[in-house]
Amino acid sequence: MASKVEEFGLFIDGTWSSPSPAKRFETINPATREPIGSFVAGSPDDVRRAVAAAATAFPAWKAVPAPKRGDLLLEAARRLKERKAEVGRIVTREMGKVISEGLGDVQEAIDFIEYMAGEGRRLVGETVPSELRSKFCLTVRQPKGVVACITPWNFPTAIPNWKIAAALISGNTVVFKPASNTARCAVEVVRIYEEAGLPAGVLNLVTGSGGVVGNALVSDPRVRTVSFTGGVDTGREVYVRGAQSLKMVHLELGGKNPVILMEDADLGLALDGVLFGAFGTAGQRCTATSRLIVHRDVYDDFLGRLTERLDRFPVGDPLDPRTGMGPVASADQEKKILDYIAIGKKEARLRYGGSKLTGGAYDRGFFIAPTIFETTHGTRISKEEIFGPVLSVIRVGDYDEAVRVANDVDYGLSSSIYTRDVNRAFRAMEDLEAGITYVNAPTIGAEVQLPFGGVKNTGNGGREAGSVAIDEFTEIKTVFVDFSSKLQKAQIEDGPGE
Ligand code: UN1
Repeated sequence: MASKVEEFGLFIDGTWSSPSPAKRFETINPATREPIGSFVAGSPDDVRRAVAAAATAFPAWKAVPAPKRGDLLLEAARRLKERKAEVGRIVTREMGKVISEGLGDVQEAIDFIEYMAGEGRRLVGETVPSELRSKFCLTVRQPKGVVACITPWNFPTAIPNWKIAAALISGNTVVFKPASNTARCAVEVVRIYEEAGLPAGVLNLVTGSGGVVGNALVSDPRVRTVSFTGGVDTGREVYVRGAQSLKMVHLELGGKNPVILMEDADLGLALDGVLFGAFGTAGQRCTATSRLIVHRDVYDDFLGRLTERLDRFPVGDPLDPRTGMGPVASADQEKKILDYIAIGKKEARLRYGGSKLTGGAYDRGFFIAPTIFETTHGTRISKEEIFGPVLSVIRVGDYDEAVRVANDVDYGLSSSIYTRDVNRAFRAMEDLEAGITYVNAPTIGAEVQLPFGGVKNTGNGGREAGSVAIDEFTEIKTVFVDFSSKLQKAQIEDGPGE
């Protein structure tokens, strides 16, 4: 008999428990299909209990001075640092990204928690002059209340922490609903806060499906803010549902991120960048390089070098430090990506890869060859988000055409240009319709102290990370203090008798 899979409960009001009877689901290692853990498929009732716990815990958490909340965050970060190697392995085993990236995922979580801990000593407002004498005007930030953090599987420790740490430092309480296929990672995220001594009810975990747990959370009128990262279709549903109770809904959705390669670029540098941008995390980043827009003068040379490098790019066991790319994250991912590859084969020229990898250890997991299509702008693979190791290469004649192509998609998250011409680099900074532009670096690799988010269908205007992360989780209160001891009227001229 197979050994029993480790079971995990929900974390509500400071306690791990499983409702009985509980429906359960399992997560698996996408490299081997071995089970990783068994989790509760939460019910609407579980969500109600979690939201109630968060609502009850809110007044006391709000009253904790923000620098003290920061101390708690620092302690959580310290614990995660101590366990980085172990948690990085859990990320790789459950999600499939190579171990250096599994560790990077955890490092990004640590970086952000530490950064937000410092925010406990800022949470800045404004002081501005009044139009009247003896009157003082300022703004303060206040927490919103209960927030829901609904997170994806591709950065299973970093992205939850982008949301949770920012929500907590601002004084909110949280119900966390992670992607189902990385529920084990979510348990680790919650544990570090639990071990750091977060009061009961301040952070609650409800695992389960988006259709049940996610919907119940987004519909609950006690939840004031929803922070969601995921696909566009789900994001739109979350937005509409949240609107019913006039919630603030923060969305971070897809991308179709271009690297523009100009004829004067350092091609060796660009080669490393494109490989990492397109095939790092098996292309499963919102910021992944999914389009390479190349000047015709360097097109053949660059593509030749790129495919040569791919011949020496090992795909396989993500725990082996020599591996360049692991499996894709799930059977669903594999199907979706292979469907796009089939579409690509009809509408474009397959230049490299283009199939599921089979034989030996590949047969146990979800492995897809790094894939390159040569295509013209306008095909489905050149415009739709694939979220896999599939790169569309498009030949252009000059900078203007490159920018036109780069901008002519529904998304606008990340973008990049490789050029040695400083004027052109600065022009690109202005011209590219995206929330992030890199110069001489690939589209991935954002740092936590800067805002992260995008334009067009990538979101609805908000940004995560950076100091602006707290905008999502705070209400601004405007305060007027009149110390003139008389009624002063703004905007109104002194009338007769005054
Ligand atoms: C994502 O793909 O959703 O910039 C997040 C990067 C990472 C974060 C990506 N730091 O690629």
